[in-house]
Amino acid sequence: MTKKRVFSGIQPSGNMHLGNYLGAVKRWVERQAEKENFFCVVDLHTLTVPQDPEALRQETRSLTALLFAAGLDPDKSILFIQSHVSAHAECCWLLNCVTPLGWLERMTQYKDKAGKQESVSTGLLDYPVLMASDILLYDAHEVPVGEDQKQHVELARDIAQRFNHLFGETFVIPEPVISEAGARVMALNDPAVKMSKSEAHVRGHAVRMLDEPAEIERAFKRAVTDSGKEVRFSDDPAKAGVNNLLEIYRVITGKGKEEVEADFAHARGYGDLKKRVAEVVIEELRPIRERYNVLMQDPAALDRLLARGAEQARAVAEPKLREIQGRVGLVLPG
Ligand code: AQP
Repeated sequence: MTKKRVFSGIQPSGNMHLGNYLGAVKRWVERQAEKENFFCVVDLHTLTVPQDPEALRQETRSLTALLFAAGLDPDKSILFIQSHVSAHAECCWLLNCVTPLGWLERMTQYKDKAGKQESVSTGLLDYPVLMASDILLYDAHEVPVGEDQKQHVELARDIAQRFNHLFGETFVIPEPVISEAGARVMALNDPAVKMSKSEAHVRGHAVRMLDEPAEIERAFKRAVTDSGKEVRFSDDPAKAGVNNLLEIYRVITGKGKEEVEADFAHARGYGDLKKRVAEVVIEELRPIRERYNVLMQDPAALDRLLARGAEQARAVAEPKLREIQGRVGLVLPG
């Protein structure tokens, strides 16, 4: 049986956090043997809001090392930097020309982020079309993402369907794959909002992948909960803090909800919960941080891995781009 093809991306916008890991990367790693995988560090997406050029360059390298350290295996997954495969930007132009403006103006992430910028770039509005290009160039069947990216994957489906309708069957229609657990890890300092890279510098908001154990312990100790003491899963917004801690514990241990609650049946209030969750997070992240430190000591080896990933990605994306160019009526180079 041929394996299903998977595409997913992550922005090198700094401060990769526990939400990115539990909502996306951990699953990429766990399922990589079952699928044909393309994972992309989407540096072009990061340019949609202002960046310091040197910081972006460093963060892009650091994130690729972190993804290998988290367990992406270059023999099972193709990991590459988006800007190393120019077909992504070229395909974006072709898809821009079939995407109605109104579809982009409706995107909630655009509305949220635009509201926080003094000057909004065209790139920020166009972000979902570039994301559609990322996915459609690889004929990906599945796009594993956190809940926040579902709307963008749905837009990629709409664009693919519209293109197929206008120019004939060209694209596989991708499915968003959102796991039941870990899809929306909430901020530790405010469980009403998702843990987010752009807020990860705020004290107590997030656990960052490279945080030292003492920092992780402090972040969980300060985590916002409520005035009760019963440790149970709950949909009650007032209990969102405790629910978030239990979800984090559940995804990391791989246990069922009942088993998790049984683990805390004798907890003496939320202090025990916070302590235990910090412990499992520290143990989960420790080997990743150690492997990351080793990888960052050999930049030439990292470059070789990235060159190999880009070459493998180009071998799929470039013929697909030619197909799309042919469909819309461009004269292909002889
Ligand atoms: N809090 C989260 N819980 C679960 N999954 C999450 N993801 C992001 N935040 C959470 C998932 O991580 C993958 C990579 O995300 P991204 O690099 O595309 O960034 P993002 O979705 O814009 O979210 P960030 O990292 O928090 O950044 P900002 O601050 O810019 O919003 C995606 O699969 C995403 O769903």
